[in-house]
Amino acid sequence: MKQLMLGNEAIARGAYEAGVRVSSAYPGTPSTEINENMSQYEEVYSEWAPNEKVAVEVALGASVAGARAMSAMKHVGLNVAADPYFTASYTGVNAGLVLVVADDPGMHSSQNEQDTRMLAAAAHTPVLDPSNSQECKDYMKLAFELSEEYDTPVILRVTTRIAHARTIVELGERVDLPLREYKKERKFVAMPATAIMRHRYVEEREKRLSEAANTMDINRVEWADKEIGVITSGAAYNYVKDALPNASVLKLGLAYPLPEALIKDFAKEVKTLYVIEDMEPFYENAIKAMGIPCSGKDKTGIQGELFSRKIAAKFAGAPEPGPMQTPDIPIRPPVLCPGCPHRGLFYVLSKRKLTVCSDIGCYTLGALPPLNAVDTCVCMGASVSMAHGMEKALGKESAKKTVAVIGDSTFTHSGITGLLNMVYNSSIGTLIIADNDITGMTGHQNNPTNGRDIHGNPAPKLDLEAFCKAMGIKHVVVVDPFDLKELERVVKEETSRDELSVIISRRPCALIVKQPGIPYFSDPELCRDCGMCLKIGCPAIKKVEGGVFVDATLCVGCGLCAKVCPFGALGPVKKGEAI
Ligand SMILES: Cc1ncc(C[n+]2csc(CCOP(=O)(O)OP(=O)(O)O)c2C)c(N)n1
Repeated sequence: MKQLMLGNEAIARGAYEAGVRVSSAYPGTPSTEINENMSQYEEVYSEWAPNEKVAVEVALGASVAGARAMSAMKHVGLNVAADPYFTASYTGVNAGLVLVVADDPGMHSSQNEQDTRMLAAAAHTPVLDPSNSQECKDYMKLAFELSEEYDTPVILRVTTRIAHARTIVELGERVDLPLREYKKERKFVAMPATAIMRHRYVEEREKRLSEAANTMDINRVEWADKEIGVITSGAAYNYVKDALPNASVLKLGLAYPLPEALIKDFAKEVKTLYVIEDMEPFYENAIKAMGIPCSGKDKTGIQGELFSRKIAAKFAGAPEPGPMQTPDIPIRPPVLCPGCPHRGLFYVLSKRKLTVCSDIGCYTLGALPPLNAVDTCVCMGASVSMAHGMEKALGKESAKKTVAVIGDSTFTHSGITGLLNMVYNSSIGTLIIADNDITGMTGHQNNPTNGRDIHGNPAPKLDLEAFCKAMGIKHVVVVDPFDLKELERVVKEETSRDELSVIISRRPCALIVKQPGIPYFSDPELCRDCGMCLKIGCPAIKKVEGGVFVDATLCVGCGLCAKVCPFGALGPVKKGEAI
């Protein structure tokens, strides 16, 4: 049977067909749909883990126990999981272990443009790089076979366009593999004596893999005109076929290790050799190191995403085209949704002119005008530790002007250890947990604080107040971010203390708990055009001549605007009243 499938759906399907039994992951765009799809397969145990390190360790444990296992994450997730991953390269596996890592060239929804191929090479593990959904499925199966044959974790790396594009996929049957026998093996105890031996194994394994890469079907030559030869892989392969239809192409399915003999043979046949790859000059540098003249990055650069028109223009010597823009669609930068609980919080923080070390989540949007409330945002968990670092650098008075803001999911991902550090090292800072009862930014995944598991079934719920108190924090206050007066009072009180405090700003995400839904309007008789309501940055409120207009199609009736209006000009539309 054939089906149109998202790359991420096809990855999950490939894992399912390959007999995967355990899938543990933490969400992150563009990888999230992989585990969401895994959770649809009854034969597979799937879960959301609190972070990627935990997820990879769960998958490794399952693999050692004898079950094929996987973990999917976005590229920065591999940094979090780097510790188990780098050593799992030494321990090897029992049943196949595959990590799916989704890179984000162009940073559609990421904080950097990290290239997973480089990490994989540093860890000496193979990487597969599919170009469409069918390959996503097929390579996933191959990844498990390679993992078991070469006793190594394998990375399947995708980029945003492959993860999020739909192409036709031929479905297959699931192979029901029995568990592999669990044997107590020294290789799984990574201590110096074993690791020294295993490092030798890793080196030898890599040589065998590079040799085998020369004859793997997934590394294939497509001969055409030999004036130009292009080495490419992944999404870039599709663009090359589009932009340079006459070129001969060496398509790499295995991105690491490289098939040196195959590359040399290809290079000999073509007059000019180019390497076209998204992100870093990973192949290009390696091919140059083989002594083969080639170029590519001088044309395409390392920044942003490749696309066909860009490649075509570069090869024609034309100026670089801008991104494809459909003329009639207005540009919509991301904003906090109407009714978003984070809006009240950032309004107060901005009003109090506090330095805000933020974290990654919907609340990062508090950085945008008119709230302009965020000073730092680096990686998950960094808000807590950076605020602590600022306090230690600048002293206690600065701590009273600084807060850290972190979401509920991000807190359990990597905020807990930072908070423990604050407790342990006598911080007097204030941490605000923006608890909206969900992992909002990646599309509403459950997490350990909201009492539901990956299937939406009831699960133990972390009691944030009790948890913080158990850490030894005396001042733990819960406040509704839409109660602006109380929130401001609490923020003032907690930041002025000479002790560490935690404020839990609690209100569910506006997209999971529907507001009453009565839209607000601005009464022109009462409005004095002071602009206070515009300071909350609600997308439903627009400046018009002499006042504001509330767009009833966007307004969810949260009433925050009425709370900041000093003249009582904003209120719910009464029944029968025209807007
Ligand atoms: C290491 C890492 N993993 C995953 C992500 C993707 N990601 C960004 S924010 C976020 C969680 C946001 O949830 P929460 O902290 O509850 O805040 P909300 O968006 O609900 O306000 C995730 C999973 C990331 N940026 N970095």
